[in-house]
Order: sequence, then structure tokens, then C-alpha cells
Amino acid sequence: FRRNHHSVGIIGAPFSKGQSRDGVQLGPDLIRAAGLVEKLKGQGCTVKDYGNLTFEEVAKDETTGRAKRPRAVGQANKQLSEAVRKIKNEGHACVMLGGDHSLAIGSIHGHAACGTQLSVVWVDAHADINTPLTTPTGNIHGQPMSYLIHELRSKIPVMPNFSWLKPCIAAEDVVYIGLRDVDPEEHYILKYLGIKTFSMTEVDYLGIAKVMEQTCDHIFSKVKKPIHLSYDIDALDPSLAPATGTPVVGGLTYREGIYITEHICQTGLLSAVDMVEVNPKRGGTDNGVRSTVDAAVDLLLGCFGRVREGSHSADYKIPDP
Ligand code: HAR
Ligand code: MN
Ligand code: MN
Ligand code: MN
Repeated sequence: FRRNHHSVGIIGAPFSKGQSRDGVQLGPDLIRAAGLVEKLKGQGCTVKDYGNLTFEEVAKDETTGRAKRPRAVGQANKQLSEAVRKIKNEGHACVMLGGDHSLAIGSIHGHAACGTQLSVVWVDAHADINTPLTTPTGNIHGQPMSYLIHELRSKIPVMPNFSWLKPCIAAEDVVYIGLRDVDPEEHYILKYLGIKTFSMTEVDYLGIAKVMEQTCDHIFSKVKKPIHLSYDIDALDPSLAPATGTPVVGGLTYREGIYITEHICQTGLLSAVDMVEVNPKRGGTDNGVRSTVDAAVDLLLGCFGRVREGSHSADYKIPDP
């Protein structure tokens, strides 16, 4: 028996200003063009596509602290938060197609705005937990977690277009998988807050099955909360997913990446997914772009019921001759 009756709401966020590389704003349409909606329907999901958000230009957008383009990022995430909240209130599992990972600010905030306490599973080569004062690059896609975690509230300066944002996640409700490029300041923050992390070392040592078992033990140790899965495509190895802004060698295999989604799906608690950092202007070749986009689609299918052993509908019968 499988619960394949997922109802999925999709929102596209063609936004790139949380980092400096052009192209990541093309992610949502590219992932749709690879057949996401049709494939989800084909595996028994109900799908409503809410289309893409549109973002207005912000004329003067000077750095605050070290954070670049705060007004554009703050405004885009406010819009996204409202869109995600609406999709959740209409009863769907929400899929946010990015765009860069700064969009997790609005996606998680909008999800949490529905009232319940969330768990966050963050699958990424990077921890994205720099504060606007620790960031080495100034790019807000390397910072989203710092704005969302209650325990870091006092470390975040006032930022233009961020006044709507209140922290909404407890450090103990976060699990990282796939880390392999963490700044020293981020490493301190992770240890200081006692956040559960499975770096690529733990993936190697434990294997992905134990990593997922322990991930679930951690996030379900108290109450069973809805899960927000924030999936940065750069968690996958660049040999498989090269079309991304900051590829890092030594990443998850296709099978490990998919196993994460299958396991999270099986909990029955997956409530929202981000699929971010697909950038067709990176990748090098057409094949590299295709392989990256196909992987993103397959990960999303795994989130909503696809299993590799195959499946069948409950009323299927072998035809009699
Ligand atoms: N840690 C670096 C920074 O803060 C790099 C983060 C970069 N990239 C991402 N995030 N794709 O997952 O800028
Ligand atoms: Mn990221
Ligand atoms: Mn990353
Ligand atoms: Mn489990």
C-alpha cells in the first residue's frame, strides 16, 4: 500500500539576486519544461501550478552589513512567503522552484506562518547559515538559515525590506545532509547551536540509509512535525549536476540523492519542498544542463511517491485472456 494521493501546489520563483551569477532565474521554467507537472500527475498526484512570481526591479540597493542587494532579496522573499502560505492554506504540499537559495527565507517563513512548528531538512553542499556580518561573499543565498533560526535573532542586524521577517525555526528542528563546503564562522555557528549535521563524511561512514534513519530519529524525537525539505541541487555531485553556481566536488550520488526523497516521502509528513540553484548558464554543455534538470525532476518525483521498485494502482487486475 502506498499513499500516492499527494496534492501538490507549485510556485516558481525566478530570482537570482541572492548571488551574483546570471541564469539561476531560469530554473523554474526549465524544470517545468522537463515535464514535472505531467510526471507528477502520471504517478497519481493532483497538481496545481500557481505559475511564477514576478519581481520588480529595485533601483538603489546598497549593501547592509556585508549583505548584498538586501532590498531585492527582502522584497522577493516577502512575496514568496505570502504565496507559500496561500498554497499551504489551500491544502497542498508546496513545491517552490528556484531561483537561488536565498528563497528559502520566504518559503520556510510562509510555510511556518500556517501555525505549526516545522522540521527543516536542508540538503546542500553548503550550510547557508552565515549572518549578514559573517558572510565572506555578501551573497544572501549563503545566509538564509541565519534569518530563520530563533537562536540567532540577536545576531541579525536591521535590514531594509526584512522587517516582515521573524525567525520561525528552532535550531533543534534542523538537520543538514551533504555538507562539504562550510565556512569557519558557519562551522562555529553549527556547533554553538548544536545543530544536527550529516556531512559527506557521515554519509560515507554511515551510508545514506542510516543517515536518513538518524535524521528521522532526530526530527521526530518529540512530536511529529511537518517537514520542510530544502534541496539545493549542488548537494549532488557535480559530475551529475554541474549546472549550478557553486559546484563542490565529492557530492551525493544520484542514488543517495533519490534515497533521501524516498525516505522523507515515506514519513508521510513532507509538507513543502524547495528545489533551488539549478542554473542552465553554468553546467558547461547541453548534456550537463539536461542531467542537472533531470535530476531535479527525479528528486521531486521521489518526494511525491515515486519508488524505484515500481508501483501499481490498488484495483489493478491481470487481464484474463
Ligand atoms: N558559504 C559561502 C557564502 O556564504 C558560499 C555559499 C554558497 N552557495 C550556495 N549555497 N549555493 O548553498 O557565500
Ligand atoms: Mn544552498
Ligand atoms: Mn549549496
Ligand atoms: Mn524514518
